[in-house]
Amino acid sequence: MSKTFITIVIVLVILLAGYLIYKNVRPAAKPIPDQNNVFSPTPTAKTGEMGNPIILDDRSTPPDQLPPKKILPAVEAEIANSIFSPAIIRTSPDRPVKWTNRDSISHTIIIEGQPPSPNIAPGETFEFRLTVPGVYAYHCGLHPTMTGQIEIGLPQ
Ligand SMILES: [Cu+2]
Repeated sequence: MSKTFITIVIVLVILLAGYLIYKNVRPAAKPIPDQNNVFSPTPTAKTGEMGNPIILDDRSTPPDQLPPKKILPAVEAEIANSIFSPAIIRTSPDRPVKWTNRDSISHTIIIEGQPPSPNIAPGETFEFRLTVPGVYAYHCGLHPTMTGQIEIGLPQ
């Protein structure tokens, strides 16, 4: 065998050994658990017909619909003399609104695009948090002339 051939073989062996050592030493990429992550660490997938996976939990939720990390105390509002007060409530996705019914009759809160509140009896409260910035009209389901507005800004 020629010296050149032996040299080439030795160089190749050293390169292969170096590659294998590098591959074993390098730590494998591992996801860092995020305690504030509301999603499960791995998407839950179920196999449907024809073997196509059905993704039950994707992560395509727009950032403005992600729940805020910390919920602040509610903004206080009240219902008195069949009037919502203040007329315009300004808050943010991390701050709910809490209505107290100071009347002697029940009321409800119906916010556009949201599930209606139960009946709020005299002296009771109802708390609700809107998670998407925007302007929302609301009214009382029992007395439709009672109206109000909620303005949701960006998280504080
Ligand atoms: Cu009412």
